[in-house]
Amino acid sequence: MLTDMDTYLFDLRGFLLLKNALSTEEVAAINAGIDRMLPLERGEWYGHVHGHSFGGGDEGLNLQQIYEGGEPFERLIDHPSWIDKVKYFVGGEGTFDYNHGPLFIDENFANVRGPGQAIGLHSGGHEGTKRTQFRFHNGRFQCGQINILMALTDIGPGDGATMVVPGSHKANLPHPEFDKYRMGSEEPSVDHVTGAIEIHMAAGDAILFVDAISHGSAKRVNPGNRRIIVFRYGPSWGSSRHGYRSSEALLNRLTPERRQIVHPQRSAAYDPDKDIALKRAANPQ
Ligand SMILES: O=C(O)CCC(=O)C(=O)O
Repeated sequence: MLTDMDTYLFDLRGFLLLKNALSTEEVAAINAGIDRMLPLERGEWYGHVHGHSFGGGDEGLNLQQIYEGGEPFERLIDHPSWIDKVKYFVGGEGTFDYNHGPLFIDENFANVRGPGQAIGLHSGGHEGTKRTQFRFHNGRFQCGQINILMALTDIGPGDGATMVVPGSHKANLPHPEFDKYRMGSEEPSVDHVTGAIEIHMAAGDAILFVDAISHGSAKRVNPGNRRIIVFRYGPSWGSSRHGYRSSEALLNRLTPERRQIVHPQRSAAYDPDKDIALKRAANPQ
């Protein structure tokens, strides 16, 4: 349940911390699944999971399409700890944005990051990108992309925590240090960005944030690896960020609710005749 305070703070800051979003058992099952996939090189596949990196610096290894990795990953698609919150902030119920269902996941990946690695500053309200926008209009949230970033390891000082500039989803101007610390720059990390804060998490916690907030991570300095998973949710008419297609095997084994989020257009729940009839009834002319 979202409280009025959650909603207020999300609007103000652009993110919420969800404590204990995943149980110890869920985190253990996910980590065991990732252990089975590693080592994986960039460009290699483990089944339908793809070894990948964003390419803007030394950000560690991404395991793209992680929801293909088995049941512990599938349950993240509509996890009760966040799915209603995500629907609320993406919004769109009763509008064209809901044409094929409430949501679509346009990217989902695990990230494994070791010492010396980080992701530079990116995003911000000044960009005005429609896909990632923060939007509150007509008394409701209508955000383009809400991310759930789950901690699979404890992430404290020195661990390369996710960093955000609170409130920057509403920025009209670029952060003056943006170019110095952005992805692809000579110092691609958020450690020294004025106004940025580290979000420390225990394994199983998650951050819900609008992608328009300026964000990235601190550089990991501690030994060992940091592990996270990111699911990016937007309206049902979206498409895969990297052009991935979910496997038939996955689509066939998902529950109807999960399948609708992974592949809204082929949802058995969608009946075009019924949809047209409903729209005519709502808007007779
Ligand atoms: O790796 C992180 O902590 C931040 C992830 C990130 O930059 C993103 O989800 O866009």
